[in-house]
Amino acid sequence: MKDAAPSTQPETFYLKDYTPFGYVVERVELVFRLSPEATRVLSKIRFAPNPDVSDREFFLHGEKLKLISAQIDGAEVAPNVTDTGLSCEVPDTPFTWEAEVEINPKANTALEGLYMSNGMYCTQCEAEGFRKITYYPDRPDVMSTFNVRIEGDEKVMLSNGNPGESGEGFAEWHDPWPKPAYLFALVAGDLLNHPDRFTTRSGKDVELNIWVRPGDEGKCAFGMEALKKSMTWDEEVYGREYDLDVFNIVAVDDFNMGAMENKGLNIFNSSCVLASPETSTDANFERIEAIIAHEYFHNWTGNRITCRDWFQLCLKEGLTVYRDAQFTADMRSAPVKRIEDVIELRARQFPEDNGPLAHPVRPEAFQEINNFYTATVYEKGAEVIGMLKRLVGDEAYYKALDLYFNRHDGQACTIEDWIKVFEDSTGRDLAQFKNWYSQAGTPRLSVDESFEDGTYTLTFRQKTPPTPGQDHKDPKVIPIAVGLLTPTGDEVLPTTVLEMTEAEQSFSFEGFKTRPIPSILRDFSAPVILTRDSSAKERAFLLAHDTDPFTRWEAGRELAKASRIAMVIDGASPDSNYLEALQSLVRDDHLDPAFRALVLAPPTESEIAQALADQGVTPDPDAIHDAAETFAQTLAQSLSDSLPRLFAATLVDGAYVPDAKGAGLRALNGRILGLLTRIDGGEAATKQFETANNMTVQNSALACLLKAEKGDAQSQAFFEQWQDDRLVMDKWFGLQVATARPERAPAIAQSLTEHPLFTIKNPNRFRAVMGALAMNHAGFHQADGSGYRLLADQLIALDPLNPQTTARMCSAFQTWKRYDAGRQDKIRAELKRIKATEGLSRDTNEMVSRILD
Ligand code: 0A1
Ligand code: ZN
Repeated sequence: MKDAAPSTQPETFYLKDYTPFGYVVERVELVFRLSPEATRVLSKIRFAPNPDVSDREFFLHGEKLKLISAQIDGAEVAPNVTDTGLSCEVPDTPFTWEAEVEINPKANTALEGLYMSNGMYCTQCEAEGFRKITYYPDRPDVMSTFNVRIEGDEKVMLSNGNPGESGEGFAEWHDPWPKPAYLFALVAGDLLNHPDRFTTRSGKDVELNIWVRPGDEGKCAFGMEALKKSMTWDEEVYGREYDLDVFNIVAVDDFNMGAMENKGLNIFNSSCVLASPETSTDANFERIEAIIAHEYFHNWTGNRITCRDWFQLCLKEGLTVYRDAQFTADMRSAPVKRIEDVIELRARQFPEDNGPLAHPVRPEAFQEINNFYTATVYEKGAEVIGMLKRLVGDEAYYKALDLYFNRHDGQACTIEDWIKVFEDSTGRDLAQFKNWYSQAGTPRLSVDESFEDGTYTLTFRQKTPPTPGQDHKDPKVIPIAVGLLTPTGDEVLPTTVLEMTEAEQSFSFEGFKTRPIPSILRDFSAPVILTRDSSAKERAFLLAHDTDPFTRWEAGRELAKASRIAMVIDGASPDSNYLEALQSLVRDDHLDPAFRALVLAPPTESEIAQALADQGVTPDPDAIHDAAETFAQTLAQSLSDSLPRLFAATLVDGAYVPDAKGAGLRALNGRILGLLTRIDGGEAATKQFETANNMTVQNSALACLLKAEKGDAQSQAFFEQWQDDRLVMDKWFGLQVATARPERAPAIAQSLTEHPLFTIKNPNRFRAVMGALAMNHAGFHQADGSGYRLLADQLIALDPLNPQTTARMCSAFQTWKRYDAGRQDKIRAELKRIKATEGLSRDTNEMVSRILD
């Protein structure tokens, strides 16, 4: 696996170098003697030579461990210990390795391995955190059962699997399912549970718990319902049942990511599980439901079948994201979920795929695997599954999944195994489809059309631009879902999937009297950038008549983008066709409110910047921001007569219910309030703030007022009301930066970093401020470089404490080559300053180096 690089250069790991470990692990027994600054970990591991490997090296990973003692078959040994692990002479027959190490959870601010969060012990082992707990072959293809004994005086002490004996000062756990070390978890602390039960369809009774810090027990009910729905859904849709006696979820305040699927003991960032109407928005509720489902679904796609190595990460993540999206579509609205996902994909994955950080869905090299938990691996990985399903059809997809679970249960697999399952069960050759896994970059798909003698022909061309390390791209298999409409809005060709395999390919449809109007890439059937010469009139027609909700919404988005671009480049006024289309749509009570809210949501300023860059125009963030403001102001004025009525009509009466219907209405109501605040001096928003009985409306009222710079009193009131609630305070921090006028955003963010409640050590709080700054496009890209400087200062301060979160936040700079020379110089200087920081982590060094390249 290792590259012989000079010692100053960080090591690079390559997929092509994979070799299996020389030993199998038959059993793991661990004892934890908990102590905040000196926890002792005793391990007893039964190894046997791996008969498939001839050249064996006994190397155990281990980092930041104090080795107290080591024995083989009861005899003391003196292994060769380095910064990354140890090696040792071992017998060539099965043997028992025993070690005792000491670790310091309290000093662990990186939040990897065993650490403390608000006085509670918890772990994060994916991807390579277990090596910070004890010496072990910390790689996903080494799987074993685990017996764990926790000794300490904590009220609650949890680990994976089923509970064993427990008593005064100890608790034992046994996990019967072989697992890799990255799925290990331990939690101990003063916790309360929200209990429930679930009976699987084969009659197994399962105890469910959500464990929280005292005070949070009232915020568990929604998560518990989401868990039970997920369990039922996975049985009904994928035929997958839960396989232990208990399923525990724990909420932790300090966590680098959203949540973690440890076997039987999922650990969640508290922001992704705790919910109440007073403190959580509709968006929070939807996200919590999705993340609970995601982690639960990993029990089969990730845990029972895991990854052979970390290059295969998309095997579990792409599939599990795809499954959680299916779940959300079933629980809520499928079209709304699809549109939301496309918005996210374009906001996060497209910039990655089209910049210096571009990498294949299955990367081939990395320095730090934590840097590859990306939108490409997760979200594009899920799009690839969606395309596969569209190509083979629903029935064949579920048949292939059955084969996957049957064939590979208990194994650590590769993308080749996954593709082979589909080839074997469908008889299709999927060699070309694998390009989606191996070639980075977003394909550009262009289309021409012709109409002759009643035959309508669509000619598509595909081209994927070069990405770092990959100049040449082969054509991909692209499923293109199309429909055809008559000029009066009748559908003459219902949704049909065209299978494009060539660089250029035509598809003809016969028997039309008049030239049909095409609706292309329905349901966003492939993660591509479609370009098509189309008139504003035709787009307005599709926005009014398309039967596919995605392409209907997309037509509106295209109109919006074209209008904004014309405003920025030519100083044009907002497009009147588009304004009119929006006006009639927003008033159309037959349309789903959630859909109307999505149509009213403007394209982001960053999206417009990218669209300009794609046309060879250097984006000016201030001009883009001004155009967005002018457009919104013009729309508000043109709707001024109807806004108060629309606002009243979309108010949701009665008790708050976090369902899709209420959320859709509130989303529309929030959009309308945004417009109304532009013309009523903040009157409606002030009233809404005062009377709010749930966080969704309170938050949207405050956002509107802050944006209008009329929210000082409300911001203060909000602070006083919620200062003891960590998650709500994250909203308070973030909102002020998100809504700030661009020229004020860096200074506001800076002053918030000096607020007594700001702490760099809590990733949620850090992201609330710095993430919001990076998202405030014109604010972050202030020409004087103040936004860049502040982010760089903060990243330099965070890196020694928490490399993982620092490295992730570096991606705010990934689009830097879009901008003018002045801004580029300033960003380059900040990136170089970060890179030159003494002792910079491998994580951040890799990210900054790739971005600079
Ligand atoms: N596997 C988890 C997310 C996760 C990934 C990496 C982590 O540390 C580097 C932590 C959590 C999921 O997909 O939910
Ligand atoms: Zn996942």
